[in-house]
Amino acid sequence: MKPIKISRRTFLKGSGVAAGALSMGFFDFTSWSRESMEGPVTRIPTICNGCGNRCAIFAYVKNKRIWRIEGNPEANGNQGVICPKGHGYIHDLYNPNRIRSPLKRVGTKFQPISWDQAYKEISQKINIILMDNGPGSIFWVNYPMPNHAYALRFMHSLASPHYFTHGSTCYTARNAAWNFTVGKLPSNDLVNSKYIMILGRNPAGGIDLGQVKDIVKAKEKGAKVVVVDPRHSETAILADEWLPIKPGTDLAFLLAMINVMIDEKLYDKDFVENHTVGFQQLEDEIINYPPQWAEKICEIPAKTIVRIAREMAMQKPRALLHRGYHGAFGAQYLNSFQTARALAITNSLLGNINREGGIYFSESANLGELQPTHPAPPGPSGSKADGTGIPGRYPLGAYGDGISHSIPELALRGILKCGFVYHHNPLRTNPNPKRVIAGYKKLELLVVIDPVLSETASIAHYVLPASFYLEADDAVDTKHSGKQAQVSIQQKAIEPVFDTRSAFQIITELAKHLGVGKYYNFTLDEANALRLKPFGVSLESLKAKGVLPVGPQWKEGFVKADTPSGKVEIASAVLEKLGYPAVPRWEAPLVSPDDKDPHSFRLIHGKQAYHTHAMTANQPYLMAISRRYDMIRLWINRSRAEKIGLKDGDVVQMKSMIGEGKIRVKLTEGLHPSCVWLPSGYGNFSKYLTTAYDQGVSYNDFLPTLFDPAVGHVMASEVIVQVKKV
Ligand SMILES: Nc1nc2c(c(=O)[nH]1)N[C@H]1C(S)=C(S)[C@@H](COP(=O)(O)OP(=O)(O)OC[C@H]3O[C@@H](n4cnc5c(=O)[nH]c(N)nc54)[C@H](O)[C@@H]3O)O[C@H]1N2
Ligand SMILES: Nc1nc2c(c(=O)[nH]1)N[C@H]1C(S)=C(S)[C@@H](COP(=O)(O)OP(=O)(O)OC[C@H]3O[C@@H](n4cnc5c(=O)[nH]c(N)nc54)[C@H](O)[C@@H]3O)O[C@H]1N2
Ligand code: SF4
Ligand SMILES: [Mo]
Repeated sequence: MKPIKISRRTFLKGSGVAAGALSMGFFDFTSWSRESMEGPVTRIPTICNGCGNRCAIFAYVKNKRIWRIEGNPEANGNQGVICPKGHGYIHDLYNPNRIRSPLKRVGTKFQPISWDQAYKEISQKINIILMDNGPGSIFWVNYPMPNHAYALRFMHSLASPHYFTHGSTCYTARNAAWNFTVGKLPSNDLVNSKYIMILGRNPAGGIDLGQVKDIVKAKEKGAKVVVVDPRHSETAILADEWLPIKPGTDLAFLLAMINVMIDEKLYDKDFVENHTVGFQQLEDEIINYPPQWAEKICEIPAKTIVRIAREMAMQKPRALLHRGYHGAFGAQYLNSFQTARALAITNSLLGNINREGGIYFSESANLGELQPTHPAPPGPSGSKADGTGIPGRYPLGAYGDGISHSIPELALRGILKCGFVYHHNPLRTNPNPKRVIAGYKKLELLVVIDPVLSETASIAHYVLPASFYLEADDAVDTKHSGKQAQVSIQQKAIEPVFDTRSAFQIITELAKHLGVGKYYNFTLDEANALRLKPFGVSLESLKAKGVLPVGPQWKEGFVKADTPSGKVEIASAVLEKLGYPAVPRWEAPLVSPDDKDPHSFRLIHGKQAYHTHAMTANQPYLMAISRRYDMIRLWINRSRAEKIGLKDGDVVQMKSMIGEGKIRVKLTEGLHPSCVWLPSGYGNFSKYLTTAYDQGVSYNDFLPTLFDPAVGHVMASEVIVQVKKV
């Protein structure tokens, strides 16, 4: 990598945010300030790891320290900007809570050990466990990252099928529905749309920077934006119309939208005739769902549903319903899969599939493979014990992701005996922490790879300190897909501050110590060069730019879907064969609050723009935002709150069938009366996280262990709580 040199003048112009990084101690200020005034600034293109968006950034380094970061304007995804979490999280590089060397549990304490000792002891223990219990007894679970291919290869080289991602807590219902309908997960052409409907997705809070920019640009060109959300979200602030839906009932709303479009013949007949299968079955089913029926369930007036269906149809095909992520149907409700199916079908009735201003198939880079240069290991010797995949227990579940929140159950049943948790914190991000703790504690060997002692790391037998993203090279990434495919790369901006390692280094060393090193006979650079081979771009040039366009430009027009029929499957023969409705059908949520009980609410939740999951609550600058604006509060509808004697700021006791906790309330008109809304970034209970510890509660404290019967996801909003003043 050739760093770009920048003059001091140009640099100082834009470096207002720098002060924070310098205030954390560890060095002599006078000599530092002299050196830093005089030293050159280098700019390293890399990727932000403050959340899964993995925005392309430039890291500025001076005097071997991170000075600041800014967005890389070349990236489709973040379009040159970064968010508060991105700004804040860089400071965690110097957070005193970071782990400085490998740790081994001795009794109730951790003892620092060398990497060599850690690798040797871990691999010896694994050898014995695998000898006694077979290859299926080991697992790896992680946040899905560009380097996951090496983790999967690691599990396969040990012949275990048990590689998992966090998908079952995030997106598996949504993905399955899009797969069954159009064959893959599409993107939203927000910028060119004339009518944008967003259900249960909040890109201005559950941040997607490019999407927010595109929504604003579309609005400037006259587009109408409708947000369907029980809560007046940050995105609702941008909208022309906010429809406060009763949570868990989006399916009824969508079925009624379809009903109107079919009844009034508003749909795109040409598209339906030429590019879909099963319209007749939908027509037969949909007569059951007139807007008057839906109004009673979703509490959006029938006349509003009719008007919106007409308005959208007027703008077709440049009208879209956002493809969704987590909030309304990623992994929330018993009916999430059907909701996402209905949403995909409504889009196809608008004839917007792969059209400007509609839903489109982004150009994604198909990375080169390690094979045949580096032959793949033989692979797993059995199927996944969580039951994903056909003929699995969860036929709509994603085999690649697995059902990660089943790991504690599989450990309690003695099927999984040892495992690695990488960039993932199930004790805090999985439902029912008592059960999760019991499961993970049952393991004979738990190894956690993390920069800090997260909840999960704090119960591990060994903790391997991960390098911070600004200290670590990583695998070529394809995250920035859009109208043109892009590849991007994370590369180290500074040397590790402590004795830490990257994921690639750790996996490679573990493999060597376990006798399967022949599958890791390559350096990261060699592997990255192979990934780039199909595009004819060099690793050098990618490292110099951070992001590079590869492949052709997206072209408008529907050609073929990746489905068995090659068409959009309004009715799915595969679903029918598996015993599910071929076309969406109304399905009530699993649980509902008791209408007669003034204390009974559905607990829903969501992201705030300045926190990522429960991962950044330990960042002092980001936590300062939460405190300053009093954001660690439970939202409750004002009129319902007053009925149970609550005032703004009161402390309540919230109780579900599995847990309880205390939290202050925020009274608001901006929330559907049937639910309370909890920000999802708090409730850390690891005492090693000194800023995050004991601040607020987490929805997982209240959510029982559930598995959606078709997809296997967590059903994260199927929980009823009792809320009472303390
Ligand atoms: N700041 C921040 N940004 C993030 C993340 C983060 O942790 N922090 N994480 C990233 C990840 S991994 C993800 S998955 C995405 C998630 O992004 P989103 O899917 O946008 O996330 P949420 O905030 O969970 O939910 C969005 C909205 O859904 C609403 N909602 C809840 N139940 C219902 C319902 O039944 N119907 C409807 N219509 N709405 C409902 C909530 O009130 C909330 O406003 O964000 C990504 N970006
Ligand atoms: N309480 C709560 N639970 C949730 C959510 C929530 O918002 N709140 N959101 C749900 C959703 S949408 C999702 S996607 C999942 C996400 O949940 P997880 O997959 O558990 O992800 P994070 O909570 O982001 O945790 C990431 C862990 O990785 C560590 N980490 C950060 N950077 C690195 C690195 O470079 N290397 C390594 N090895 N580790 C690193 C962090 O310190 C943290 O302990 O959680 C789901 N469950
Ligand atoms: S959205 Fe923010 S935290 Fe996430 S990758 Fe982008 S800049 Fe980083
Ligand atoms: Mo997520």
